[in-house]
Amino acid sequence: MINLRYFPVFIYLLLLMAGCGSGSGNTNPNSSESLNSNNPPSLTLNQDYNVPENSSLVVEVAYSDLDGDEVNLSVEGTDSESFYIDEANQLRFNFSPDYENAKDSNGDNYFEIEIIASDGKDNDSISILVAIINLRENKFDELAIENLKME
Ligand SMILES: [Ca+2]
Ligand SMILES: [Ca+2]
Ligand SMILES: [Ca+2]
Repeated sequence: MINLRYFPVFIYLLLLMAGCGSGSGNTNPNSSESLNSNNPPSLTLNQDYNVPENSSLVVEVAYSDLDGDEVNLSVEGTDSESFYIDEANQLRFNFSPDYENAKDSNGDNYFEIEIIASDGKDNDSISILVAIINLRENKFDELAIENLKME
């Protein structure tokens, strides 16, 4: 009696094992087998970048994917709204950064963001810090710096 009761379960397990072994009979794209065969994309970026004020380009985002998958890049994190990635994979400011008018969330001229690379199945991410470098743009600017030193 007991053997008969569990017989359907036994058949089910047999079919499951057969399904895993054949591969070609596997038509479910969301199965664990196809997920495991994917290589996640890999980003090649430093963690710190210095950008002189009045320049919007930060860096070209370099990545690779061993499967040759189409990789989607995005910007996340605290100061993500200040950036975009253009069609040439260049990470850029949405505006021309001005050292004297810091636009990052806590106003210290260090923008905190995270770059995400996704191939639709897996992703890679890296946190980066973009520092704005002060330039002496005009007489007024130099006077402002002198005044700061005197305070
Ligand atoms: Ca991939
Ligand atoms: Ca900051
Ligand atoms: Ca300046």
